[in-house]
Amino acid sequence: MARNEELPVPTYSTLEPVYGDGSPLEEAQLRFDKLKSKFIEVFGHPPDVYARSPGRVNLIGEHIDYEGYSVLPMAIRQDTIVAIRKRDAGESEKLIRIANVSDKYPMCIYPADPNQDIDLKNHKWGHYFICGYKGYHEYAKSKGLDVGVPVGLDVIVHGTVPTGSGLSSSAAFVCSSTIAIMAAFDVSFPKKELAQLTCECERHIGTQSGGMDQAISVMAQSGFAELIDFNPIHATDVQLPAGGLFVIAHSLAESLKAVTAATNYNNRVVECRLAAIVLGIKLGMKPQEAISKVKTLSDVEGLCVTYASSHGSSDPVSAVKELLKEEPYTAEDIEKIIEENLQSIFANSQTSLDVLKASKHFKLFQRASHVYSEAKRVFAFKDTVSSQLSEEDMLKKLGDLMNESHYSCSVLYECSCPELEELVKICRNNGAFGARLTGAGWGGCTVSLVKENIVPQFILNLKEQFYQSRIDKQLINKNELGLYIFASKPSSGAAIFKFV
Ligand code: NG1
Ligand code: MG
Repeated sequence: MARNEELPVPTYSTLEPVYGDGSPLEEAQLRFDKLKSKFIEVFGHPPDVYARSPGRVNLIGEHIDYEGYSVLPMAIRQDTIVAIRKRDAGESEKLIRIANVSDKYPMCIYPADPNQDIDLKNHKWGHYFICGYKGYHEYAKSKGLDVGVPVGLDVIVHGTVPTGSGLSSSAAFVCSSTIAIMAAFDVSFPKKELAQLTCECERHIGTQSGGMDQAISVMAQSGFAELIDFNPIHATDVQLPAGGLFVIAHSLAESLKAVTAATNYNNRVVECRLAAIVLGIKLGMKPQEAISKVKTLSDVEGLCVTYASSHGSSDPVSAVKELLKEEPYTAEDIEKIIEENLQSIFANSQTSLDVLKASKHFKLFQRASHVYSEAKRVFAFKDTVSSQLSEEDMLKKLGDLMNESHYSCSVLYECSCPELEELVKICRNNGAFGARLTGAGWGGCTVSLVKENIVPQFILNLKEQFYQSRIDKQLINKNELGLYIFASKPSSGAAIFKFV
């Protein structure tokens, strides 16, 4: 069946399919009603239009999207809704005012200039909207659209994806912002182009993200997980097995990726690039050629496989084992191999230069081994889902793959943390077929595959064994537990709401 390439535009009376999980229509309507009254209260007018984009849980395929490999996430019902009103060109104040339904987020005000720089040293929640604003203008310009003179925008945001949780609150916000801006300017871009453009524009926040989060947020279909391929972006519906549910549980360690990028996320992106260049050289490329051509580990996978097959294997990981040393590399070690100084390779990327400054050594062997093995697990997961295995065997196999993925993230990629380790263990002890960290890691959530009929008991056990001590220490409030642990069905992707 051909996929619908345009964003859906539900009406007020058909809001229910928005979430795709059978939740009551009134609940969704109430949310829009509240947003509208808040908008009128803050800005004195109703909004022109709303946009919604969901968070996601990644089932398998961690830290490989930016290396060009396919991933397998599903959208969740938690989302961000952006209400927007374009001010008239004649109005003198040309400002972007971004307010939030939650008092936790004070109003952010920016100039309407689309060429403004985002002040990365001074992180503010409103920056994510500006990512979308800049991205919209860059894209429109590349398409030759006349965007006219800058005008003021009034914006109110309502987000339900917990932040720093690995559930992509950032992409939900960037995508809903971009779509709201697009709708306010009355243009429409096909979903695939939106997925690409929102991925690029989130990089304005300073993380060298892959495109998974934006692609699933824009392209998800209710009832399905999606296999997302890159270059070009493509989504294939994946029907998850009956009898199992994915339970998401928060470790309560918040991962502030935009703030810790130089030692965590961007550090891994740089390590992967260096591993790929070194592998390219070890496999016969001239240093200058490798530096200019090799961007990701997927660029040298073919060479690794050819090498492996001359040694009786088809697995790129076996080439990594032969060609890279397990001890961490110093900058000097790498510079000797690549015959170039590291600063000059990354000269046009300030965020990469920040990584070099913050890193003493680079774990090339471990990072490359993770990426190649994780990429294979994604396809093994997809094949298992469509295999003829019995339900029980299928769930077991999927769980094993999730456990292997977690081990690789934890030991080779080192993106776990003590709280995630504790939680994963508790999930497995309570009958999960498999449990793993999800999203970037260093905090945030776990995802567990659990037999549907034991889900309520599983959640109760986790409350007792993980959350109760945290409630006692007043880290969280007992009444809010539903925000931190819940089962999720695949929700639908982004949409525009034109009723006001
Ligand atoms: P989180 O931190 O969960 O939003 C990040 C990246 C993804 C992907 C995962 C790791 C952004 C916007 N997203 O997700 O592209 O690389 O980490 O698999 O940075
Ligand atoms: Mg994010």
